[in-house]
Amino acid sequence: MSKRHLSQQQTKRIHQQHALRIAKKDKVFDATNLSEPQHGLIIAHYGSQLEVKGTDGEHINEVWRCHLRSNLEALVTGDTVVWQADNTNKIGVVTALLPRNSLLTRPDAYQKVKPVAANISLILIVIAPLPTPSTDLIDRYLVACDSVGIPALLILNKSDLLNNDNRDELHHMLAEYRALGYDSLELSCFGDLSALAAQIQDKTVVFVGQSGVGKSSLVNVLLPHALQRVNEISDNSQLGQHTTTTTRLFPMTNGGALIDSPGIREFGVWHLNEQQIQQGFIEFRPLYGTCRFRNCSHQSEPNCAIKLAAEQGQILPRRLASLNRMLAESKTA
Ligand SMILES: Nc1nc2c(ncn2[C@@H]2O[C@H](COP(=O)(O)OP(=O)(O)OP(=O)(O)O)[C@@H](O)[C@H]2O)c(=O)[nH]1
Ligand SMILES: [Mg+2]
Ligand SMILES: [Zn+2]
Repeated sequence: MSKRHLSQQQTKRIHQQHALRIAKKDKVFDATNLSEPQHGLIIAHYGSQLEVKGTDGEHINEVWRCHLRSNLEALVTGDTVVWQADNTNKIGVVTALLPRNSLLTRPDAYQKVKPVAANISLILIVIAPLPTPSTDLIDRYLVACDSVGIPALLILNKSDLLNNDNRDELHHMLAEYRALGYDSLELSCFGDLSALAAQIQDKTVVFVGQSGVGKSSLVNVLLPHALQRVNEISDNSQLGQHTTTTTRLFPMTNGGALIDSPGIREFGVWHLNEQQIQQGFIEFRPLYGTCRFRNCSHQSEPNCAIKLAAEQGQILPRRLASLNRMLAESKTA
Protein backbone atom coordinates (compact mmCIF):
# COMPACT_ATOMS: atom_id res chain seq x y z
CA MET A 1 0.00 0.00 0.00
CA SER A 2 1.42 3.38 -0.91
CA LYS A 3 2.14 5.80 1.91
CA ARG A 4 -0.38 8.29 0.68
CA HIS A 5 -3.20 5.82 1.30
CA LEU A 6 -2.45 5.32 4.97
CA SER A 7 -5.05 6.75 7.31
CA GLN A 8 -3.97 9.26 9.95
CA GLN A 9 -4.48 6.56 12.60
CA GLN A 10 -2.23 4.11 10.72
CA THR A 11 0.49 6.70 10.18
CA LYS A 12 0.39 7.60 13.85
CA ARG A 13 0.69 3.93 14.88
CA ILE A 14 3.68 3.39 12.58
CA HIS A 15 5.39 6.48 13.99
CA GLN A 16 4.74 5.27 17.52
CA GLN A 17 6.14 1.80 16.83
CA HIS A 18 9.17 3.39 15.19
CA ALA A 19 9.80 5.67 18.18
CA LEU A 20 9.53 2.72 20.54
CA ARG A 21 11.99 0.66 18.46
CA ILE A 22 14.54 3.49 18.48
CA ALA A 23 14.05 4.00 22.19
CA LYS A 24 14.64 0.31 22.90
CA LYS A 25 17.95 0.34 21.02
CA ASP A 26 19.19 3.32 22.96
CA LYS A 27 21.86 2.96 25.62
CA VAL A 28 19.68 4.51 28.25
CA PHE A 29 17.85 1.19 28.35
CA ASP A 30 20.99 -0.59 29.52
CA ALA A 31 20.58 1.18 32.81
CA THR A 32 19.12 -1.19 35.33
CA ASN A 33 16.29 0.52 37.12
CA LEU A 34 14.39 1.83 34.15
CA SER A 35 10.90 0.61 33.36
CA GLU A 36 9.87 -0.50 29.88
CA PRO A 37 9.33 2.38 27.42
CA GLN A 38 5.79 3.68 27.73
CA HIS A 39 3.68 6.50 26.39
CA GLY A 40 3.04 9.74 28.22
CA LEU A 41 1.59 13.21 27.88
CA ILE A 42 3.51 16.35 28.83
CA ILE A 43 1.37 18.31 31.26
CA ALA A 44 3.87 21.01 32.20
CA HIS A 45 7.37 22.20 31.44
CA TYR A 46 9.72 23.70 34.03
CA GLY A 47 13.05 24.78 32.59
CA SER A 48 15.00 21.60 32.11
CA GLN A 49 12.39 19.28 33.60
CA LEU A 50 9.02 18.10 32.41
CA GLU A 51 5.96 16.75 34.14
CA VAL A 52 4.69 13.70 32.32
CA LYS A 53 1.48 11.78 32.85
CA GLY A 54 1.70 8.09 31.94
CA THR A 55 -0.92 7.12 29.37
CA ASP A 56 -0.24 3.38 29.24
CA GLY A 57 1.91 0.68 30.82
CA GLU A 58 3.13 0.28 34.38
CA HIS A 59 2.71 3.93 35.33
CA ILE A 60 -0.56 4.76 33.64
CA ASN A 61 -2.20 7.90 35.10
CA GLU A 62 0.79 8.63 37.32
CA VAL A 63 2.51 12.02 37.08
CA TRP A 64 6.32 11.92 36.99
CA ARG A 65 9.01 14.57 36.89
CA CYS A 66 11.20 13.75 33.92
CA HIS A 67 14.49 14.75 32.38
CA LEU A 68 14.67 14.79 28.66
CA ARG A 69 17.35 13.37 26.49
CA SER A 70 19.55 16.08 25.04
CA ASN A 71 19.08 15.05 21.41
CA LEU A 72 15.36 15.87 21.53
CA GLU A 73 13.95 19.07 20.11
CA ALA A 74 12.14 21.46 22.44
CA LEU A 75 9.16 19.66 23.91
CA VAL A 76 6.01 21.43 24.93
CA THR A 77 2.87 21.00 27.01
CA GLY A 78 0.46 18.74 25.12
CA ASP A 79 3.18 16.70 23.43
CA THR A 80 2.88 12.92 23.51
CA VAL A 81 6.16 11.15 24.21
CA VAL A 82 7.89 7.89 24.97
CA TRP A 83 9.38 7.83 28.47
CA GLN A 84 10.81 5.44 31.04
CA ALA A 85 10.59 5.56 34.80
CA ASP A 86 13.61 5.17 37.06
CA ASN A 87 11.78 3.50 39.93
CA THR A 88 14.69 3.82 42.34
CA ASN A 89 15.31 7.54 41.94
CA LYS A 90 11.67 8.35 41.25
CA ILE A 91 12.47 10.33 38.15
CA GLY A 92 11.73 9.62 34.52
CA VAL A 93 13.49 10.19 31.22
CA VAL A 94 11.74 11.23 28.04
CA THR A 95 13.34 9.45 25.10
CA ALA A 96 11.23 10.27 22.05
CA LEU A 97 8.66 12.73 20.80
CA LEU A 98 5.63 11.29 18.99
CA PRO A 99 4.25 13.12 15.93
CA ARG A 100 2.31 16.32 16.64
CA ASN A 101 -1.02 17.19 15.06
CA SER A 102 -0.52 20.88 15.69
CA LEU A 103 1.83 23.29 17.40
CA LEU A 104 0.90 26.77 18.59
CA THR A 105 3.92 29.06 18.77
CA ARG A 106 4.54 32.67 19.66
CA PRO A 107 7.55 34.94 19.63
CA ASP A 108 9.01 35.70 23.05
CA ALA A 109 10.62 38.93 24.23
CA TYR A 110 14.03 37.70 23.06
CA GLN A 111 13.22 37.48 19.35
CA LYS A 112 12.86 33.73 19.52
CA VAL A 113 9.86 31.64 18.54
CA LYS A 114 8.54 29.79 21.56
CA PRO A 115 6.22 26.79 21.41
CA VAL A 116 3.09 27.31 23.55
CA ALA A 117 1.28 23.99 23.32
CA ALA A 118 0.95 20.98 21.03
CA ASN A 119 -1.87 18.78 19.75
CA ILE A 120 -4.53 21.43 20.33
CA SER A 121 -7.88 21.11 18.62
CA LEU A 122 -9.42 24.45 19.63
CA ILE A 123 -8.03 27.79 20.81
CA LEU A 124 -10.19 29.75 23.24
CA ILE A 125 -9.42 33.45 22.93
CA VAL A 126 -10.68 34.90 26.21
CA ILE A 127 -11.63 38.56 26.58
CA ALA A 128 -13.50 40.42 29.32
CA PRO A 129 -15.01 43.86 29.93
CA LEU A 130 -11.94 44.37 32.12
CA PRO A 131 -9.08 44.42 31.20
CA THR A 132 -10.37 46.30 28.14
CA PRO A 133 -10.14 44.06 25.07
CA SER A 134 -7.87 44.93 22.18
CA THR A 135 -9.15 44.06 18.71
CA ASP A 136 -5.57 44.28 17.48
CA LEU A 137 -4.60 41.48 19.89
CA ILE A 138 -7.63 39.39 18.85
CA ASP A 139 -6.70 39.83 15.18
CA ARG A 140 -3.18 38.69 15.95
CA TYR A 141 -4.43 35.58 17.72
CA LEU A 142 -6.74 34.82 14.79
CA VAL A 143 -3.85 35.12 12.34
CA ALA A 144 -1.72 32.84 14.52
CA CYS A 145 -4.56 30.28 14.78
CA ASP A 146 -5.03 30.32 11.03
CA SER A 147 -1.30 29.93 10.37
CA VAL A 148 -1.22 26.70 12.39
CA GLY A 149 -4.62 25.50 11.19
CA ILE A 150 -6.35 25.44 14.58
CA PRO A 151 -9.91 26.80 14.89
CA ALA A 152 -10.61 29.59 17.39
CA LEU A 153 -13.56 30.40 19.63
CA LEU A 154 -13.94 33.85 21.17
CA ILE A 155 -15.05 33.90 24.79
CA LEU A 156 -16.35 37.02 26.47
CA ASN A 157 -15.89 36.19 30.16
CA LYS A 158 -17.01 38.27 33.17
CA SER A 159 -20.39 38.92 31.58
CA ASP A 160 -21.52 39.91 35.10
CA LEU A 161 -19.45 43.09 34.57
CA LEU A 162 -21.40 44.14 31.49
CA ASN A 163 -23.23 47.42 32.04
CA ASN A 164 -24.81 50.23 30.07
CA ASP A 165 -21.42 51.79 29.44
CA ASN A 166 -19.69 48.78 27.88
CA ARG A 167 -22.39 46.32 26.76
CA ASP A 168 -23.18 47.74 23.31
CA GLU A 169 -19.57 48.19 22.34
CA LEU A 170 -18.58 44.63 23.34
CA HIS A 171 -21.62 43.07 21.69
CA HIS A 172 -20.92 45.06 18.54
CA MET A 173 -17.34 43.82 18.54
CA LEU A 174 -18.38 40.16 18.90
CA ALA A 175 -21.02 40.63 16.18
CA GLU A 176 -18.31 41.89 13.82
CA TYR A 177 -16.23 38.77 14.43
CA ARG A 178 -19.30 36.55 14.08
CA ALA A 179 -19.95 38.15 10.68
CA LEU A 180 -16.43 37.08 9.66
CA GLY A 181 -17.22 33.50 10.70
CA TYR A 182 -15.78 33.36 14.23
CA ASP A 183 -18.07 31.91 16.87
CA SER A 184 -18.29 33.43 20.31
CA LEU A 185 -19.72 32.70 23.74
CA GLU A 186 -20.62 35.13 26.48
CA LEU A 187 -20.31 33.81 30.00
CA SER A 188 -19.19 34.36 33.56
CA CYS A 189 -17.20 32.23 35.94
CA PHE A 190 -19.96 32.85 38.43
CA GLY A 191 -22.66 31.68 36.00
CA ASP A 192 -23.53 28.74 33.81
CA LEU A 193 -20.63 27.27 31.81
CA SER A 194 -22.59 24.44 30.18
CA ALA A 195 -22.46 26.05 26.70
CA LEU A 196 -18.66 26.18 26.93
CA ALA A 197 -18.45 22.66 28.39
CA ALA A 198 -20.48 21.36 25.43
CA GLN A 199 -18.16 23.01 22.90
CA ILE A 200 -14.96 21.62 24.39
CA GLN A 201 -15.83 18.07 25.40
CA ASP A 202 -13.34 15.50 23.96
CA LYS A 203 -11.16 18.36 22.69
CA THR A 204 -7.76 19.58 23.78
CA VAL A 205 -8.30 23.29 24.19
CA VAL A 206 -5.95 26.08 25.19
CA PHE A 207 -7.07 29.27 26.96
CA VAL A 208 -5.20 32.33 25.69
CA GLY A 209 -5.63 36.06 26.21
CA GLN A 210 -4.60 39.06 28.26
CA SER A 211 -3.64 38.64 31.88
CA GLY A 212 -6.62 38.97 34.21
CA VAL A 213 -9.42 38.00 31.79
CA GLY A 214 -10.14 34.88 33.88
CA LYS A 215 -8.51 31.98 32.02
CA SER A 216 -7.47 30.16 35.20
CA SER A 217 -10.80 30.95 36.84
CA LEU A 218 -12.59 29.25 33.93
CA VAL A 219 -10.33 26.20 34.21
CA ASN A 220 -11.03 26.00 37.94
CA VAL A 221 -14.79 26.07 37.45
CA LEU A 222 -14.70 23.52 34.62
CA LEU A 223 -12.32 21.23 36.51
CA PRO A 224 -12.53 21.99 40.25
CA HIS A 225 -9.60 19.64 40.99
CA ALA A 226 -7.33 21.79 38.78
CA LEU A 227 -6.97 24.41 41.52
CA GLN A 228 -5.10 26.88 39.36
CA ARG A 229 -3.96 29.93 41.32
CA VAL A 230 -6.03 32.95 40.33
CA ASN A 231 -5.51 36.60 40.92
CA GLU A 232 -7.04 37.41 44.31
CA ILE A 233 -10.34 39.27 44.38
CA SER A 234 -8.76 41.88 46.66
CA ASP A 235 -7.02 43.22 43.59
CA ASN A 236 -9.54 45.93 42.77
CA SER A 237 -7.96 46.90 39.50
CA GLN A 238 -8.90 43.50 37.96
CA LEU A 239 -6.02 44.17 35.63
CA GLY A 240 -3.32 41.80 34.59
CA GLN A 241 -0.95 40.60 37.27
CA HIS A 242 0.44 37.61 35.39
CA THR A 243 -0.76 35.15 37.99
CA THR A 244 -0.20 32.08 35.83
CA THR A 245 3.44 31.62 34.88
CA THR A 246 3.53 28.13 33.38
CA THR A 247 1.43 26.57 30.65
CA ARG A 248 -0.26 23.56 32.23
CA LEU A 249 -2.49 20.80 30.90
CA PHE A 250 -5.41 19.34 32.86
CA PRO A 251 -6.83 16.11 31.47
CA MET A 252 -10.63 15.85 31.42
CA THR A 253 -12.22 12.55 32.33
CA ASN A 254 -13.69 12.04 28.84
CA GLY A 255 -10.33 12.19 27.05
CA GLY A 256 -10.07 15.89 26.27
CA ALA A 257 -7.87 18.37 28.11
CA LEU A 258 -7.77 22.01 29.21
CA ILE A 259 -4.52 23.93 28.85
CA ASP A 260 -4.13 27.10 30.90
CA SER A 261 -1.50 29.53 29.62
CA PRO A 262 0.04 32.70 31.06
CA GLY A 263 -1.58 35.97 30.02
CA ILE A 264 0.18 38.16 27.52
CA ARG A 265 0.23 41.86 26.68
CA GLU A 266 1.50 41.66 23.16
CA PHE A 267 1.52 39.04 20.48
CA GLY A 268 4.21 39.61 17.90
CA VAL A 269 3.73 38.19 14.42
CA TRP A 270 7.16 38.86 12.95
CA HIS A 271 7.74 35.08 12.82
CA LEU A 272 4.96 34.80 10.22
CA ASN A 273 5.50 35.65 6.56
CA GLU A 274 3.44 38.05 4.46
CA GLN A 275 1.39 35.23 2.96
CA GLN A 276 0.50 33.76 6.35
CA ILE A 277 -0.54 37.15 7.70
CA GLN A 278 -2.64 37.96 4.64
CA GLN A 279 -4.39 34.57 4.71
CA GLY A 280 -5.18 35.10 8.39
CA PHE A 281 -7.56 37.92 7.41
CA ILE A 282 -10.04 35.45 6.03
CA GLU A 283 -12.55 37.97 4.67
CA PHE A 284 -9.84 39.57 2.48
CA ARG A 285 -8.95 36.34 0.71
CA PRO A 286 -11.27 36.80 -2.29
CA LEU A 287 -9.82 40.30 -2.80
CA TYR A 288 -6.14 39.44 -2.90
CA GLY A 289 -4.89 39.48 -6.44
CA THR A 290 -7.60 41.86 -7.62
CA CYS A 291 -5.64 45.04 -6.83
CA ARG A 292 -4.21 46.92 -9.81
CA PHE A 293 -0.65 46.07 -8.80
CA ARG A 294 0.30 42.47 -8.14
CA ASN A 295 2.61 43.47 -5.30
CA CYS A 296 0.12 45.98 -3.84
CA SER A 297 0.83 46.74 -0.20
CA HIS A 298 -2.79 47.90 0.30
CA GLN A 299 -1.66 51.25 1.66
CA SER A 300 -1.37 54.05 -0.87
CA GLU A 301 -1.46 52.40 -4.28
CA PRO A 302 -4.18 53.45 -6.72
CA ASN A 303 -6.98 50.96 -7.43
CA CYS A 304 -6.29 48.88 -4.37
CA ALA A 305 -9.24 46.46 -4.13
CA ILE A 306 -8.90 46.07 -0.38
CA LYS A 307 -8.76 49.81 0.32
CA LEU A 308 -11.75 50.29 -1.96
CA ALA A 309 -13.67 47.55 -0.13
CA ALA A 310 -12.90 49.28 3.18
CA GLU A 311 -14.10 52.64 1.80
CA GLN A 312 -17.30 51.06 0.53
CA GLY A 313 -17.97 49.33 3.86
CA GLN A 314 -17.54 45.78 2.55
CA ILE A 315 -14.69 45.14 4.96
CA LEU A 316 -13.87 46.79 8.29
CA PRO A 317 -11.30 49.60 7.97
CA ARG A 318 -9.92 48.63 11.38
CA ARG A 319 -9.15 45.12 10.06
CA LEU A 320 -7.25 46.62 7.12
CA ALA A 321 -5.31 48.81 9.57
CA SER A 322 -4.58 45.69 11.62
CA LEU A 323 -3.33 43.85 8.52
CA ASN A 324 -1.04 46.73 7.61
CA ARG A 325 0.42 46.93 11.13
CA MET A 326 1.20 43.20 11.05
CA LEU A 327 2.69 43.32 7.54
CA ALA A 328 4.91 46.24 8.57
CA GLU A 329 6.06 44.27 11.62
CA SER A 330 6.85 41.18 9.59
CA LYS A 331 8.81 43.28 7.07
CA THR A 332 11.06 44.90 9.68
CA ALA A 333 11.77 41.54 11.35
N1 LIG B 1 -16.50 39.53 37.98
C1 LIG B 1 -15.86 38.49 37.50
N2 LIG B 1 -14.57 38.29 37.85
C2 LIG B 1 -13.93 37.22 37.34
C3 LIG B 1 -14.57 36.31 36.46
N3 LIG B 1 -13.66 35.37 36.10
C4 LIG B 1 -12.52 35.68 36.75
N4 LIG B 1 -12.67 36.79 37.50
C5 LIG B 1 -11.67 37.45 38.34
O1 LIG B 1 -10.66 38.02 37.51
C6 LIG B 1 -9.39 37.98 38.18
C7 LIG B 1 -8.34 37.35 37.28
O2 LIG B 1 -8.67 35.99 37.06
P1 LIG B 1 -7.58 34.89 36.62
O3 LIG B 1 -8.34 33.64 36.43
O4 LIG B 1 -6.43 34.87 37.55
O5 LIG B 1 -7.11 35.50 35.22
P2 LIG B 1 -6.07 34.88 34.17
O6 LIG B 1 -6.61 35.17 32.81
O7 LIG B 1 -5.80 33.46 34.49
O8 LIG B 1 -4.77 35.78 34.42
P3 LIG B 1 -3.21 35.38 34.17
O9 LIG B 1 -2.95 34.07 34.82
O10 LIG B 1 -2.44 36.50 34.79
O11 LIG B 1 -3.03 35.35 32.69
C8 LIG B 1 -9.64 37.22 39.48
O12 LIG B 1 -9.78 38.15 40.51
C9 LIG B 1 -10.94 36.47 39.22
O13 LIG B 1 -11.66 36.22 40.40
C10 LIG B 1 -15.94 36.54 36.11
O14 LIG B 1 -16.57 35.83 35.33
N5 LIG B 1 -16.51 37.65 36.65
MG1 LIG C 1 -4.09 32.48 34.94
ZN1 LIG D 1 -4.16 46.45 -2.53
